[in-house]
This record gives sequence, C-alpha cells and structure tokens, in this order.
Amino acid sequence: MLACLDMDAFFASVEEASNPKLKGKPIAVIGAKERTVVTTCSYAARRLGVKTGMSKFEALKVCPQLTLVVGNNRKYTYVSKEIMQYLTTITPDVEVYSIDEAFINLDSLDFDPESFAYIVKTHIYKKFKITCSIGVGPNKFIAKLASTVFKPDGYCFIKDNEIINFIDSFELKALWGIGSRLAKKLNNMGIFNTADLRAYGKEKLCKVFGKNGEYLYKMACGVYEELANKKKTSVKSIGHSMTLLENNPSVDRCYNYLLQVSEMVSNRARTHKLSGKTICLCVRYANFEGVAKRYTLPFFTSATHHIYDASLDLFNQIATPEKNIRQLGVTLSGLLEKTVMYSNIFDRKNWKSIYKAVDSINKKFGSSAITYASVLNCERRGALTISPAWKPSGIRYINVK
Ligand code: TTP
Ligand code: MG
Repeated sequence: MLACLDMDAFFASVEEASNPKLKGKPIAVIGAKERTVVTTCSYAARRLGVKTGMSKFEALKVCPQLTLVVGNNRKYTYVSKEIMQYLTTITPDVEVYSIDEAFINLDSLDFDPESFAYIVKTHIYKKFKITCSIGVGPNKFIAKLASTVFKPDGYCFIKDNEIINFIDSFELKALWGIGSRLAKKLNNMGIFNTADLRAYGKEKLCKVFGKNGEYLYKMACGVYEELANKKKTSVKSIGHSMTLLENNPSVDRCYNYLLQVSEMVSNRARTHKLSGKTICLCVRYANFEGVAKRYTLPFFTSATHHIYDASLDLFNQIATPEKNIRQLGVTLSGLLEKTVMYSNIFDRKNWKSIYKAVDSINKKFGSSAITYASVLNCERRGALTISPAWKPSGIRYINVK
C-alpha cells in the first residue's frame, strides 16, 4: 500500500503560518519581479476565483481584497526538507516527488493507513501550522489521485475493489501523462473517460499509440507498475566543462562561454529526458587553482536559460576574472528521469516550442548548427566535440579540452 502526501497550498500555507495576520485570508504568493505570476494561493483566495498562473494584475482584478506576498524560497525548502526528513523517521521507504509531495510505502508499518495519516498530519500541523492531504492506494497513480479528492486537509483510502469506480470518476486530463492535446486526440476517437479507454481495448490502443497504448490501457484499469523508491535515476549528474582558448578572457567572454557550456549541459539533459535542480559552477585559473559553488533551484529544469542564469549568479559570486580563467564547468544534478522541463511558472513565456525547434535543427544539422548569437563570440565552440557515446548511464562529465 502506498501513500501520497501533498501539502495544501504549500507556499501560501507557509506564509500564513509565519504571519498570523494572514491566517484564513485570501492570499497569493508571487515572484519578486514586476511582471510576476501567482505561484499558488490560499484556499480562501481560490474560493474567490484566484488561480495559480494568473498575473498579479489578473488576480487582483478577480479578487481586489487579495493580499500579495512575495515568495521566499528558503522558507519553503526548509519546511519541505524538515517534513521529508520527518517522514523517513517513520519508514525509510520514502520517495520525495516534488517540493511538497512524497510517496511513502506503508507495507512495512505496524499501523494502518488511517493511523499513519493521523500521526503525520498531527505532527506537521503541530510543528508548522500547515495542513496536508494524504491519499492511499495500491500504487502511486491511485494514491496521487486519492490525495486530490478531499483537499485541503483531506484523507482518502481507495481499496482494491473501489479502484475502477474511483478512476472512472475523473476526467481523462486528471490521469498521469494525459495532457490536453492527448485528451483531445482521445476525444476525437470517441474516448472521454477511463471506461471508454478500457472498452476501446488494449490492442487497438497499441495500434494507435504504440507502447503508450499499453500504458494508457493499464492506467484505465487502475494498474501502475511501480513502487515507491523504485524510480531512482541511475545518473547522478550531467556536467560539461570547457578549457578556454583565450588568455585572460574578459568577463563578457566568460559569460559567452558560460552560456555555451550551460547550453551543452541542458541540451544533453533534454536529449536524455532528464531535468535537475542543482547547478554547480566550477572555475579554474591558469595557475591551476579553482573554486566551485552549487545552488539548488526551487524547481526542476532542463532549460538553458535557467541553468545559465544560475551559473551566471554563481560566477558573479565566486569567480575572480583578473586571475586568468582557464576553464569553466557547469554540472546539473538532483536529476529526475523521464521529465523534460522547458519552462516554469516564473517564466513569462512557454519555451517548449523554441527548445524543441532548436533541438530538432541541431539533431538534423549537427550540434551548434543553431545557437545563441553571443556564443559565436567564443573561439571554441565545444558542442561540436560532445562525445557521441554519452548515455544517461555512461559518461557523466565531459571536459572539452
Ligand atoms: P502544488 O502542490 O501543485 O500546489 P499547492 O500545494 O500550492 O496547492 P494544492 O493544495 O492544490 O496542492 O505545488 C506546490 C508548490 O509548488 C506551490 O505551493 C507553489 C509551487 N509551485 C510553483 O512554484 N510553480 C508551479 O507552477 C506550481 C504548480 C507550484
Ligand atoms: Mg500541494
């Protein structure tokens, strides 16, 4: 039996807990920039029409009494780490799935799922004054869906004989891996819910969707073959470093190289369907000295612009450009398999189509066939020398000498 724990309105709840004046009020957590969007909002705000992803102006329009709070990622990562750490004191079989979600394998516990939920909810509320919702089911898919039904502060346990009725009560889009485009395609095939998927049949689905057809069919039967903690990635990091040809490169030239190396790392992440959270920058000087520093983002990414922004910040914090920089290396770690993240809620546009177009052009015409204009300033264009042998489980760090 698996439990899925998902914090309720996580960032907003942490803000309410740290400022009693906000308690129970409609609040939205936003970013610091002028053209920012709502990353989440309290349930009081949701009842008044505020939604994640709205611009702050839109949100204030639908709910003029809304209090906007600029998010503080440190608070959220601290609370998240504490909660995840607490869960591992109950059982080691915990998979941290996102900043506010975890799967917990309940099989080795001495108490029933309801007692587990009660104990965990009480602890989290006592310690942080925030609530969570817990879904329990035979697999991750059912547990995750169950965690959503009685939000906030919910608990839902789906027994084996209830699975089919339970999944049939959701729209196709609520199922894992079914986005709006796939849902539309299924609708055009006369499939509107999981009952229709089952009736369509596994073989016919496989004819249309290949291997994914089997996945869809199994999901429509409530089957999801994976247990908590089984999906660890075999790759720990993707790194790339580059020895610069220029002597005493200017800061601007270092930025150009940094962009290039960031692009090489993120391109490999996208190619191998990985995303990561931690960016590490390593700077080496002509005298063989070096410095390195890492930074963990509050989200997973496979996007060049996120990796570049983080490495640029790190560069500005640790590098001494007067010391004749000889080598720059960027590594992405904290990886998640089978997930390509092109954009996040803080981005003003959806980068997916741009990255997809760039990646497919480079795949067809050779790496670096299309790249950022400022990368052309670099004397060395290393993407040409990426080892073709790189695999997720193979070479993890490539230094372009
Ligand atoms: P969610 O669990 O999706 O949302 P939530 O916890 O705010 O609300 P719910 O009660 O429905 O679970 O996301 C967890 C946190 O992650 C959320 O509080 C804010 C952050 N977040 C982003 O930064 N960007 C996003 O696009 C989303 C969806 C969430
Ligand atoms: Mg949540």
